[in-house]
Amino acid sequence: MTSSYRFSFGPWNISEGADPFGPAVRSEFPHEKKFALYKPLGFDGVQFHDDDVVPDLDEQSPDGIVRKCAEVKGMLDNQGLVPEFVAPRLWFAPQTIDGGYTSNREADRRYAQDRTMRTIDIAREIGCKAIVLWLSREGTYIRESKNGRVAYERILATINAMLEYDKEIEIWIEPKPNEPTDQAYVPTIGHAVALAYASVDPQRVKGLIESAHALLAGLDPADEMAFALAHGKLGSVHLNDQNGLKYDQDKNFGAANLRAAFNQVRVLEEAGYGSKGEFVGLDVKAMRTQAGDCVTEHLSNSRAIFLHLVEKVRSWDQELERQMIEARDYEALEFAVMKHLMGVK
Ligand code: XLS
Ligand code: MG
Repeated sequence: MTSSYRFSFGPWNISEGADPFGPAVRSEFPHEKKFALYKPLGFDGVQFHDDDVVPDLDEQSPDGIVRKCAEVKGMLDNQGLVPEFVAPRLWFAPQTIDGGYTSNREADRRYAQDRTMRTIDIAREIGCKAIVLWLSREGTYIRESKNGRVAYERILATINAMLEYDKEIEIWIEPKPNEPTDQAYVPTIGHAVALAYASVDPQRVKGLIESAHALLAGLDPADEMAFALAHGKLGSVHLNDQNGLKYDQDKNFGAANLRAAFNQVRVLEEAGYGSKGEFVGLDVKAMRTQAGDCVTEHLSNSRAIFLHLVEKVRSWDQELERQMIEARDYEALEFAVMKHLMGVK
């Protein structure tokens, strides 16, 4: 069991509340002032997109990128914060409208590869050795628009190019089955682990599992985590929640599926997750109805729910569970779990 956990979130988790159907409802909080909020909220790690570190990345010179990285690294050092990962944001640029690595246009694929190598440079400059690949637009709006086998070959070729470009970098693939595309490639941790084993350096390719993404694939997040842990390939997690099959809600951890959250905490606890420095990452979004200039309750609440569930895992009667499993009395076992979660005897 891990004695104490370290938590992380990305600056995008402090947002102004805009959604596809309406504008921002809260005033913008200066991006680089967010670093001062992390420690007071109980967070030690910062998740980054490449352009969270270096805004207007595509317009920056190599020297400009190095200067900006040094500035951000100084801010992190001043706050005692650790960069957990850097992710290439390959879903905004016009070159990535139809994907980057799997685009049908060679120029777009080259843009995505070049930007990905610059993301690795940025990660190294700020003292981080993990790259997250959330393959947001690596998919299709209609299946016939891309050749799936070729698409997977191109994704693997990109992973290999990254591993060759930097001999120490780790790649954490963040699976998601859909959104923004109709169907995405690499929808589950099983796909990600298969790519890891097919790569030129399997040890350095792992997964990042997001609770909501597993639920959107109709899968149990704890089981997805168990699979990755069984292969020593859980680089990090994005704990949050999802209320049914709809757009990615990034709800507070445990807020829709408390028992599923309990089982996620349990599988992490029992694997000693965190004991090798792994972060408990959150990817949660404040409700658009939440007023305030800089709302962070969704972050502190999700972290608190995680810690309460750690106590629930640690106080769970495993001997009672063993006896019920021995007797194959799963009705009794389920009722015991529910009573434990409800706090009733
Ligand atoms: C999607 C991803 C995204 C981050 C990392 O859930 O986690 O939120 O941008 O790429
Ligand atoms: Mg995520």
